[in-house]
Amino acid sequence: MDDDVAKTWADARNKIDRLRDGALVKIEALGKSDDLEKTRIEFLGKKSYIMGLIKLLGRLSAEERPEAGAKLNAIRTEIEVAIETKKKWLQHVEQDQILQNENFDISLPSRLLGKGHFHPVAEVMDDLIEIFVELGFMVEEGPEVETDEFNFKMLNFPDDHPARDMQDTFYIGNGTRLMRTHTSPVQIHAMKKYQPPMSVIAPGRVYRCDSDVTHSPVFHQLEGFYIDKNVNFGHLKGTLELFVRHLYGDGVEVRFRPSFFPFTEPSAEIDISCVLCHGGGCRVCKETGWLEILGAGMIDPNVLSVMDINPEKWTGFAFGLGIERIAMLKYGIDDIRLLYENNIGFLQQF
Ligand code: 2U9
Repeated sequence: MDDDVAKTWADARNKIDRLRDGALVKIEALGKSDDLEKTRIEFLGKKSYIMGLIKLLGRLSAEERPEAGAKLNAIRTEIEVAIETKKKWLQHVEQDQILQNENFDISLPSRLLGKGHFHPVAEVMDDLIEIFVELGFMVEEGPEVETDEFNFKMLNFPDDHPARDMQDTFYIGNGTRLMRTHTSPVQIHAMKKYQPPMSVIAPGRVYRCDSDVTHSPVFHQLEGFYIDKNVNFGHLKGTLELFVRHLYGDGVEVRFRPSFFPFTEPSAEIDISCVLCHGGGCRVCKETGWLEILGAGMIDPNVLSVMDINPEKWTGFAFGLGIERIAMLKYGIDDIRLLYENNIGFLQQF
């Protein structure tokens, strides 16, 4: 180390604390119009006294260098932090002044952003759930990925039933799992969980390989069942007629047609008089005067037995409907795909 360097550092040791104090006082006193950057350059710029000392560090003796380095770095950091803090404070003051100079009229009405609303499918789903909850049904939900056993086997579907076909059902991986094709497996889970008497509805998304104006690969169902002693077809008719009247009012006619489902026996399809033409015949009811809205039946004794429910002691009815179909009839929508395109212009109509 040369003598000059030793002398400069000895001189600086006495000066730098005062220099730091002076810098902090100056930064503190800076006003909005003063240039912070100029002050930074004065104290920490390339040609500043402090940076000059930092450059000298390499030439200091090995004993003096650590202490000198720590000291100079601490002072540099202190000044940097003071400048940053002051910068934020000045920005804050500036924004405050801008706001004070603005003219706010807090009594002005806000810009209309348009109120959001539920999707028509969600709307119909909630309405239907509410009707059945009022009638004493409890709501159950379950997985959308199911096994063949819960989706088909326990529901009395024969091994060669067409619904099990790859063309109709979305199988997953090696085929041991599938996307549920109806919410019936939820009801199987419920039958395992609870003891009769019980009344359960199972709303939710279901999946089928099907796509045209009235079918979507993903749609929503609401199914339900009631199991108790001596439940008969009269209870089924009474409950569903009540449901239909809640939904469409007293003026609507209801008819039951014989049908077939693997899980109910006897089974029926339920029509209402066309809500558009009131039975006269139109495009929506395909000139029949009737609209099919529900399927139903008495739960097949085989299904009860599989669930360890004694069919000699307990009987039950079950029903199912497609939510999209009800929504399409309610709002006069003629293509199910419109419900899934998320076209804001379309959705704003509801
Ligand atoms: C269990 C036992 C019986 C549910 C039922 C229907 C009739 C039905 C269709 C309506 C239109 C499906 O969405 S759709 O294509 N559903 O017709 N569903 S009875 O019966 C059950 C369910 C679970 C354990």
